[in-house]
Amino acid sequence: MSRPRELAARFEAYGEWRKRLARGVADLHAWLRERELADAEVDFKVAEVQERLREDRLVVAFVAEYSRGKSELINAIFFADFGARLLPATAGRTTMCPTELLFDASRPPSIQLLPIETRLKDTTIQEFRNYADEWTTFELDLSNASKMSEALARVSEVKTVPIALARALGLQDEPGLSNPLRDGDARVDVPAWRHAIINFPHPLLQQGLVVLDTPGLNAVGAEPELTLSQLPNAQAILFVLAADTGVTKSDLEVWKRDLGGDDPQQKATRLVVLNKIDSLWDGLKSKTAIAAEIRRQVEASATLLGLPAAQIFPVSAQKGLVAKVNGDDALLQRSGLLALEDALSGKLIPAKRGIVGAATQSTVHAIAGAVREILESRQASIAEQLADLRELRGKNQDVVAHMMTRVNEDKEVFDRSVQRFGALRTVFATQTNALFDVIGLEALRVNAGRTRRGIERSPFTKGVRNAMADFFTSIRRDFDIAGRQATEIHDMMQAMYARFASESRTTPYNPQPFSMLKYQKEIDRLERAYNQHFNTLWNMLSKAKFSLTRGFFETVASRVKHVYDVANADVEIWLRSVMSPLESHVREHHLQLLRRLESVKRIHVASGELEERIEELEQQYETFARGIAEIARRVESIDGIALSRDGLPAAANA
Ligand SMILES: Nc1nc2c(ncn2[C@@H]2O[C@H](COP(=O)(O)OP(=O)(O)OP(=O)(O)O)[C@@H](O)[C@H]2O)c(=O)[nH]1
Ligand SMILES: [Mg+2]
Repeated sequence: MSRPRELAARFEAYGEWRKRLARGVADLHAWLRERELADAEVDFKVAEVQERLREDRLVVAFVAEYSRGKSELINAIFFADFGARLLPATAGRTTMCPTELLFDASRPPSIQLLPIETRLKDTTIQEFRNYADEWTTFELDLSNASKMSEALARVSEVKTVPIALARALGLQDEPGLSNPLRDGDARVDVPAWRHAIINFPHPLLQQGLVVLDTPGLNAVGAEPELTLSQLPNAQAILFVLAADTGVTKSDLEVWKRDLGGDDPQQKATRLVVLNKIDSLWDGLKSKTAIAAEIRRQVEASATLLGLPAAQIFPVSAQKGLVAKVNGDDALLQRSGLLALEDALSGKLIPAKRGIVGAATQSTVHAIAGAVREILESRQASIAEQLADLRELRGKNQDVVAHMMTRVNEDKEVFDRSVQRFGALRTVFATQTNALFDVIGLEALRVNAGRTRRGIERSPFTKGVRNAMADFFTSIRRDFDIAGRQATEIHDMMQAMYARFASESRTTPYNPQPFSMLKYQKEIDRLERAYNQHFNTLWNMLSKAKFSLTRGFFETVASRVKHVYDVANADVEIWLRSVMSPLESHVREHHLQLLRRLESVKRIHVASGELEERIEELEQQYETFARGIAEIARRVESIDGIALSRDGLPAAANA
């Protein structure tokens, strides 16, 4: 192929960039450790950044009504170099369960399938991931393409079950699937699997790409976790239409439910694809007439979805795949696939780099800031000692004795503030416990239990709605209380810092306030998504489906639990960041006092040492100055990597 594979190149450059950034952070850390400037807090922050850089994943999800060509598009965009059709793509409903393609080096290449019956349990797919024995696993033989497609074809499997079971699974009303009343007994077909994970060592997946293929409308409707959790967490969502069907009512339903909302929280890049344009390649028409027809379809679709026409990409996934496999450049160009790939990589990766780079920079700056503060305060203390000692030149022992008194007075003041510090710690611990009481997991567990009982007592629209409304109301109240508690802690610490600073004649540290807004917004978003989804679901499955409602609540609850987990972890980090500078200030100040005392004592004993001591201190002062400059230099170099471009052609960076 004459054209560089831009998408692949971009991904690779992104992986490289993450590695360079991780190296920069590791170097800074090693440097700090050598000088004993890395305390537990620094180690912790560095580990967090490194984990983030290593684990970073980019999820690209494909959403559409069935048979629009999602799976074919995935084959064409990501896996054409496989030389064959990797995912099954056939007429009618093909992908029967959400299918994730990823690479996890700790496991052999395989396809893992979660049986549909697991829907009877109150456990989310996310939780099931931790239990390999719940999944049916087939290893993939990478050297054998036909065996591979055979294994991957399992995502299409259906099974026939009694209608009562289908009902319990919340699946019997699936249009297009049901073929009830076979031989007089009521049995229907349902998807055999609930979720599939394909672990496949493809270079793009190795770089951290995760591709999520979803089944058409109704199966998505029945698996709330997809709408509530997996799609909102994707970095890009491709919505696929087909030129041979145009925009149908069910296309619009999918669009509205999963992509149409103007939820500001949902920042994912959304691209709309008009697939199967080859169905318009009428051999009897001129190229211009065909292009005009495609244009018209793009514009009509754009109007229906309320988007500018430029955001819709006309492609032929099928011809694109064929062209890539056969190395047919003209056909590839005509398939429109390259323009779509450019848009995908051009939007997605820079956005992701921005987020990851900013997060790394902010941690590095925080670490460097804290270390610089320590160095500067050591430097200031040396400057003070130097000033004292220079004063002493040619003075008598009386003056030295006077200095001793001064240092001793300072030490007394310090001892009193250490006592106060001890008392403060006790208050701090009490307040911290109170904070974790309101937003701890136990509080959530109690609330969720109450809601479950509410739903069981009254599994009808009104009862479920009330129970859920109460659930969200009490979460909101808890976060309000927690917010006030955090403000109290903040104010108390700020007062303590101010006092300590004035007593020790240093500049006061300003602890960061903690805001609950982020979590409250996420809870609001979940409630909105839940309401929207609940309406769709309830209309679709008009009879009350207790099991489904239950499963539905468990998904919401597990998303909420995630918010609590993040909030708890953030609060913990915050509490440490509020307290630990005070601890290190106290420690530092104590050391400095001891050094001063030591210094004066030595001179008291033998004033001959004065010049020697001054020189020694001057050298120490220089060492600290060099250290401060060196940190600044290292931070600058990490900033440089974080903000660097990926070295691809300028067009790719536009
Ligand atoms: N003519 C034409 N057919 C296509 C194109 N892309 C996909 N198809 C066909 O459309 C049918 C459906 O394609 P799939 O990729 O299975 O569609 P899907 O959206 O994954 O459908 P589900 O898995 O059922 O949700 C298959 O027969 C494909 O061969 C295309 O660009 N042109
Ligand atoms: Mg499919």
